[in-house]
Amino acid sequence: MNEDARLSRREFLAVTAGTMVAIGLPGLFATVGEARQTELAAQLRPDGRPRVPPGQTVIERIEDMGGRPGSLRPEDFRLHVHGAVETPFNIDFREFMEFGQQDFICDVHCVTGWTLLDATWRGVPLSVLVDRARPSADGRFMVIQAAHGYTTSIPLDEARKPDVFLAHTLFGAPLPGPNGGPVRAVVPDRYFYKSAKWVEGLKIVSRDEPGYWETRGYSNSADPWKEERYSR
Ligand SMILES: Nc1nc2c(c(=O)[nH]1)N[C@H]1C(S)=C(S)[C@@H](COP(=O)(O)O)O[C@H]1N2
Ligand SMILES: [Mo]
Repeated sequence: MNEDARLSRREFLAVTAGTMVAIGLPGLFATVGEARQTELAAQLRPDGRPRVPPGQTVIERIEDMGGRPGSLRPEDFRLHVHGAVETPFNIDFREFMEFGQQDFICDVHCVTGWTLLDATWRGVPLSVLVDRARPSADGRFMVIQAAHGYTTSIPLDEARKPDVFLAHTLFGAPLPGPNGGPVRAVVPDRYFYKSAKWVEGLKIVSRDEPGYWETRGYSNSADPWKEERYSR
């Protein structure tokens, strides 16, 4: 996203935040009010796609969708970038923070039907980490590896897009443990199960290795605008 789009989104949020109402529906999630929901449904993104993908309901704050956490202590963090690469490497949290840091504002879309708009994060683009490892010519996919064997995969081309990143900060505070602290992946334009929490490794592979949810009935392509929720 360019800087203009970021700024207009921030202003937009400031103007509208006061009108957001928690009605606690559907069921579990604090959704924004109905009038606001309709208004948002009419908006388009800078790329021309609807701001809110089909079948999604906008909620007010990020949810904790569970999963089995790794250690939440930055001192324990290690990131292994490996696989079909020329220069694999292994870094700790301090070394991770020495990579160029960027701010990101993005929307996230959970396959269960909620969408959170304008989440603000800080972290490192995946492309920077990938470039450091120098993928070999046959590297086509990235397996994002997380604590206790959770994995998810995305095409390497997707991983290299400038809006895909590893985050350590959410809304100006260290990423909360339940949301994947100290470091999680964020792949904004795919359903949120592609955004692995408690990340431990990035493995470049030549053939795709569909991950935890992708082998349990969820779509491997996971495009929210095509409603690719389930595999078939
Ligand atoms: N390591 C790990 N990452 C994970 C999961 C998980 O179970 N383990 N769940 C995924 C799913 S299904 C979703 S919807 C999002 C939820 O992120 P949140 O809890 O921050 O909302 O994390 C994704 N990343
Ligand atoms: Mo999910």
